[in-house]
Amino acid sequence: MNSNDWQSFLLPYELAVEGFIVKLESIRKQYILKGLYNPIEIVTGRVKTVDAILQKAARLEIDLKEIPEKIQDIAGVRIICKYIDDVYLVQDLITSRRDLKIITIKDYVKKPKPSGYQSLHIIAQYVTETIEGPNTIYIEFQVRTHVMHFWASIEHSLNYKYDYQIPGTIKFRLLKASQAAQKLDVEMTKIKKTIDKLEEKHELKKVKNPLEEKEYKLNSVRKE
Ligand code: 0O2
Repeated sequence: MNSNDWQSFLLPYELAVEGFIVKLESIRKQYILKGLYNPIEIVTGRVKTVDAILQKAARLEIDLKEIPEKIQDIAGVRIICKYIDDVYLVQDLITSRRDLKIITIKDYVKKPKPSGYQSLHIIAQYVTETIEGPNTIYIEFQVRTHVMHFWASIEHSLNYKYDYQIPGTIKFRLLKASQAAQKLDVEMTKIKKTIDKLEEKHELKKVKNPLEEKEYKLNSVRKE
């Protein structure tokens, strides 16, 4: 495939990612405007580069023709949440959408990967409209907390920087760091639940949230 072919191939993926960033940002704003609990903190997205697609295809021994069917994270949308429970609220939001057909859900939050990686992955099919007619593509949603994201981005950048050659001792320390991160997430989620209970019992009263309003006004579509 030449550069033009790749551009045409990737166009529906770009449209899908851009579209879902806008759709999810809009949901976030609706929650804030209606004064409802908002589980979405940050929405970002990316389309895999041609190099990254070819590398993954080579690693998994996937033929060029099989790429659209077998590499299901060419289009990726990431949603970052505050608390673990929010990850599942976002899962419900995504899986109940009528514009998506859910294919698989991998819960690396409940069952982290051996590396220590945590995130909820939802793979779905999405129909994009092209001048040749409808084109069904795969899109991957990664839903995670700030804490999970902090760990994953550092681990990913170390692996990327050193071509997955980081020493075993460092891998072990990263695994330990992930376990510490999991404890932090659980504790922050417990704190939130306790605060919710105090609010229910009218022992704590919410004031208008100036931070969230300010963020709402400042926030625009964010991309990686
Ligand atoms: P990039 O730069 O994000 O594109 P999936 O089928 O996707 O639900 P699976 O089978 O584990 O899960 O797939 P894969 O291909 O191993 O991982 C898909 C993506 O998940 C990765 O994309 C990462 O974004 C993330 N991921 C998976 N495992 C790890 C991990 O151990 N550490 C970190 N930091 N991220 C992980 P890419 O292509 O690696 O990168």
